[in-house]
Formats: sequence, structure tokens, C-alpha cells
Amino acid sequence: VKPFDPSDVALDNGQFFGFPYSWEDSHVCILGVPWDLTTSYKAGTRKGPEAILKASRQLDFTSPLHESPWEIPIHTLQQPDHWLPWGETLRSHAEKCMRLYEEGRSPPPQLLADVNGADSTFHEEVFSLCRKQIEAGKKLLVVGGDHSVSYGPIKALAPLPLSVLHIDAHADLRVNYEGFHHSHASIMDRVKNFSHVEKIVQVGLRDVSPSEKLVINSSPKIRSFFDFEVQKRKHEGISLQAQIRDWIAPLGTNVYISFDVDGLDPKLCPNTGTPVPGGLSWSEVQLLFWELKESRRTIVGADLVEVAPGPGGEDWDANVGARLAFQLAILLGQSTIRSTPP
Ligand SMILES: [Mn+2]
Repeated sequence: VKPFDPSDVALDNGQFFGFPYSWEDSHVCILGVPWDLTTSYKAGTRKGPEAILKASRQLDFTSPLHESPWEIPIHTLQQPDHWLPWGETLRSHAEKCMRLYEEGRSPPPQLLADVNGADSTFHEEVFSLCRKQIEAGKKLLVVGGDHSVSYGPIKALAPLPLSVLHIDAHADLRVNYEGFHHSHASIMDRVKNFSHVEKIVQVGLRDVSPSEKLVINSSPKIRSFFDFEVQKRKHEGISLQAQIRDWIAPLGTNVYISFDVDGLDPKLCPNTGTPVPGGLSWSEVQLLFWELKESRRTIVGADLVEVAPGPGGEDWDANVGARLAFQLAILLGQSTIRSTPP
């Protein structure tokens, strides 16, 4: 076998970035979770993992975050074959429920209960798979899928005390959005209720409901940095670097990054489920990653969600997603678990 050459053409070997590392040798594992049952506006994020995997072979492997990131043993896990067809069948039932809600009617309780039951079974399956990886000492990057897929990997890190850095246009703090227990729009409500999650820091927010605003204002676990406030402070002369340090300050030693791509400017993710104008620019996210590394927090897990290819298979969103996935994997690979606070 030829040794891995990071300047050579990437292999189509089923692994993210065409990396050659086996599970046994890996420190970081990537799991694609092609699931988007409850995406209310535009579906397609279930096609995210495959599109990102494909785009990831075009990357160049230098990064300000690491001297030789291609040497980080990153392995791609085989995702169970039944996930995609299962999700597609369930999605048709979920869509029926959503249509009825939009017409101001309620779906048959049994239909909704069936969708929620199967959805919960699925997320527990993701959890078990994640748990196995964590017990084997692997750091895990989950690639969605809609934002509901964060449930398994965050739950699987218990009882490790966690701070969640949540990058998103939305607060995702709705309780049971549209009757779905595992809605993408209520994932942070679920996460907030995990006892091992000590803090949630939200960045990029700009589409928040009045009820979510009440939750933010009344929950000591949550610190939210609204996009408008960030831009306003920038114009008042407070540097983004100073502001990013304010975002990182409330985070404890162990940080989980939950990255909804719609936290970014929608020109970087035009096909995501619920795009919103405004948001972080590409260079702002690079600075955030840099400051996170400099902060010496331990990145214990991460997910990248809501990336969707275009309806005709356009790969721009996946191209951006692959670069984000690479940087998240580097952040996971370069921090080791430490017992002392930063
Ligand atoms: Mn979002």
C-alpha cells in the first residue's frame, strides 16, 4: 500500500477526505446521519452526509489550526444501511402531519404517535452507536441530517460535564415543535434538559420566537449572542476578536460544538432547510475556530447539521460543509482530554 500523500489526488475510498486510517488506529470518527424527518421548510439535509463526503475529497489539507492535519487519524464509520430508507418512509408520514398543521388542523393522534415512536427509536439507535465509539475512546463528529441528530452524540457523552457551543440562526428552544418530540426546532430544549449539560452558548441567532426569547432570558444555563447585537458592537468599534472571547468565556473545560450551517451567511448554505439572511461570514468562523483552539478548551464532540445539496445535486453547500467538517475534525483531533481547567 502506497503511503498517504496529502498533496496527491484523494482516493474514493468511502472515507471523509479520502483518509486511509482504520477504526483501530483512529482518534476521531465521523458518522453520517442521513435523517430529516421534521424539516419544515425545505427537505434535503438527509442527503447532506453523502454530498459532504463526496465534496471532502477536493480539499487541500493545510490549516491554521494544525501543522499537519492529514496525520490526525480520522476514520469514517459505516452508517447502517436501513437508516436512509427508514427515514424516507417516516418522512412521508411526518409530511402528512405538517400539512395538516399548516391547514390549521390536527393530525390523527395515532399517526403522530407512530412517527414520534419510530423517531425516538432511531435517535436511541444513534445514541447507542455513539456511546460505543466514546467507550472505545474515540472523539466523534456527527454529520447530519437535520438538527435532531445532535441528540444521540450529546447524550452519549454523559456523565461528562459539558458546555455546548451552539452556532445557529435559530435558538431551537421550542418545546415539541409541530407535535414532534424530536423536532429540529426543539433540539436545544432537549439538550438543556440533560443534566450533564452545564451551559449552552448560542451564536449567530437571528430568527427567534417570543417564547424562545423568554426561555433564553429565564434560563441560567443559556447564554445567547444575537447576530444583530454582534454586528452593532462591531460598528461601535468592539472587535470581533474581543466579542468571540466573550462567547468562549462562559464555556467550561469540555466543549461540544453543535454547528448548524444556517448560522452562517446563507450565501454559504443556500440549500439549507431554513436559511435566514445575516449570520457569520466565512472568515468570522475561521476566527472563532482559531480562538477556540487558543482558549485551550477540550473539544469533546461535535456535529455539523442542516447541510443540504441543491435540488439538482449542486455541490456548493457540500463544498462549504466539507471544509467545516475538516476543521471540526481537526479541533477534535488536536485537543486531548485534560482534567485541569484551562
Ligand atoms: Mn437552524
